Amino acid sequence: MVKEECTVSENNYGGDQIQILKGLEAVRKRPGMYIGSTSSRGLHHLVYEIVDNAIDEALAGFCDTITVTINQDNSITVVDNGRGVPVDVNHETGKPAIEVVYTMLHAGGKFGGGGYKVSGGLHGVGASVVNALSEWMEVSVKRDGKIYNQRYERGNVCYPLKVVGSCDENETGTTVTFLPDKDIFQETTVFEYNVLKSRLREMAFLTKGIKIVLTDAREGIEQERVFHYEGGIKEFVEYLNKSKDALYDKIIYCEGIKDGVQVEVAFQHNDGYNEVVDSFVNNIKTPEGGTHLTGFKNALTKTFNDYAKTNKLIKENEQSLSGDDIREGLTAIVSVKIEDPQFEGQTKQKLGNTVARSAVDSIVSEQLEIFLEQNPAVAKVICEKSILAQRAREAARKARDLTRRKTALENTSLPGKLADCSDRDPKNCEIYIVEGDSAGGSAKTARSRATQAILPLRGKILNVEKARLDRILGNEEIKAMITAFGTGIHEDFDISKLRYHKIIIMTDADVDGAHIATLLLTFFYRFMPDLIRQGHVYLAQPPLYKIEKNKKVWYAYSDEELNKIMLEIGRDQNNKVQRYKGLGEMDADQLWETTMDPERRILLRVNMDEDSESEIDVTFSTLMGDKVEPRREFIEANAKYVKNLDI
Ligand code: 1YM
Repeated sequence: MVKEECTVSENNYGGDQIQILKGLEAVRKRPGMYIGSTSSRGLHHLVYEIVDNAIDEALAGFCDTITVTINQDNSITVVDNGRGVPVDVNHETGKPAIEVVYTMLHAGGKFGGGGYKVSGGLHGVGASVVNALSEWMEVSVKRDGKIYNQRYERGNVCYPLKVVGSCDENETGTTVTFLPDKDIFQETTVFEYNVLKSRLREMAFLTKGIKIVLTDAREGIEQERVFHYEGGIKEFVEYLNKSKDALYDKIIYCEGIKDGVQVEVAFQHNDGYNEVVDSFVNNIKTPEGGTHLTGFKNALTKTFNDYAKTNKLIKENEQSLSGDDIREGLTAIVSVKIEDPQFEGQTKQKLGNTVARSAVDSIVSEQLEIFLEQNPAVAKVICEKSILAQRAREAARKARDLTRRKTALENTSLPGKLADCSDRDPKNCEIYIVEGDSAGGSAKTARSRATQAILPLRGKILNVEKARLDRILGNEEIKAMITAFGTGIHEDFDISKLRYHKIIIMTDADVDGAHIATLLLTFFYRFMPDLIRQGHVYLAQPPLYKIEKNKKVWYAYSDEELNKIMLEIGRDQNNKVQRYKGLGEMDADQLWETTMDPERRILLRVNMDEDSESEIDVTFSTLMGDKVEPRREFIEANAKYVKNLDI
């Protein structure tokens, strides 16, 4: 039996109530099965589960505003102005529908009243799971001129649904407040405004017309954002392209319903070289794509090739444009809604329903063909860009073949500047990418030869955000990194060939050093994102100050630390404080002691939150791209976060 966590009054629990409680007990026992994990990610998913129900109400046409508030005590309140969760007694269970929704496992899926539930969080398990994993939850519903309320603690009903007040007849909606259970979310129960912000913005883009208001009401950090996009995913594409120069003004948009699949696609090319195509099923991102994405890509390749041939932009006997050529500089959103999505692949994030492929393919092919006929100028710039991409790709292929052949012929074609380590087990090995030859020299002397390799880089590396593949692959510094890592890049990337499990960026602790680190991260993010995803990339933290007193030495890694040390040792004339301007000022011993000795050094691991990858793309293109205005805005808005090195 389940322990009663709260006072239960006026209740006559029958057998099925016990059943219900047992159901939620299973959720508490193995929370990971229901929300993926109990890390910060799982914590934030609780919010999305509740918001999803409100989004469903919006998709059904009854709700246009959702507010999400992070309260002082880190509880969350979600309010919508829909019909309100039904309160009438359900015949099967003898309980109000609302109680069933919040206390019965898998009360998701089809909810009476026709229509189907399309949105849904990671596992689409719904409100009862959030309830089970909350210390307490309170639900209020305005319906039929009354205000109803019920409270739960760790999934247990505290009192039967009661009427607590009255309201205007036409005032309706649902309010849910919950406090995540610290016993379950042991890592953290603190919500991050920025994490909620990017997901709620995404939800607002995907549900055109909905207004989502996010408020942080915690002391000292009060802030609020409103997300409301009448243009839906068209505005999403505009947003993703805001720091880039679009190739044409329009956003190309196709929509329709076929074989029960609701399809929406929006895209626009920019003059850059990266492809950003995000796909969604029932408002959930599918990072690994699937049938809907394949359908879109097929339609794009076929329609542009047909157009280019018909209009003599490429000759009949010339090579067709490849999908990659047409998608160079493409920013696109593919969103489908489907009743029974099947997810495949290792992480179950890839859509499998074949019906989605044909639906997207035929809707996009049909509407894109018409669009190109009506907008020949747009069609022409896209085709011309694709033809240029084709030529560059051909040149890059030749360059790559050359490097590939080289590795095949001479196994030891490691870059000359690399001082490799002797251990051959990648798990034990690390590589320091060091700014400048002089620091590289010290690092070579200082290192532990068995496990630490050093690759010095000369000056600034190429900004991959502004260069085409052939130039990038021709760059010496980049070539050196690719061969040293052993993984290859892009579609050739193979993590199992990684020669060092720690890739450590070591640059001066100044603006130039930060710039070089950013250039390197941009390169990794665009060409080997799995290195970051799987946590292989680190930033070394050289000290900012050396303090000497009576032959004793301290190092400080921040101004605060310097102050602390000075307080401890007392300020006097014998103190010698040296501000390190660069790694080059340290001798090999100092470099080892402060920055390279695994026992003493500080490393920052670079993270990438899967839930906000499109956000990361915007960040990189804003920081590293050509446009000045968005960059200035970004820096002004984020200046206080410079110390947060997560990307
Ligand atoms: C802040 C969270 O859950 N809103 C919400 C939920 C429901 C309805 C309206 C609703 C649905 C239907 C009919 C229907 C839910 N109802 C159910 C169930 N906001 C939030 N707003 N009337 C109202 O689907 O037919 C589950 S969710 F099952 F009771 F109908």
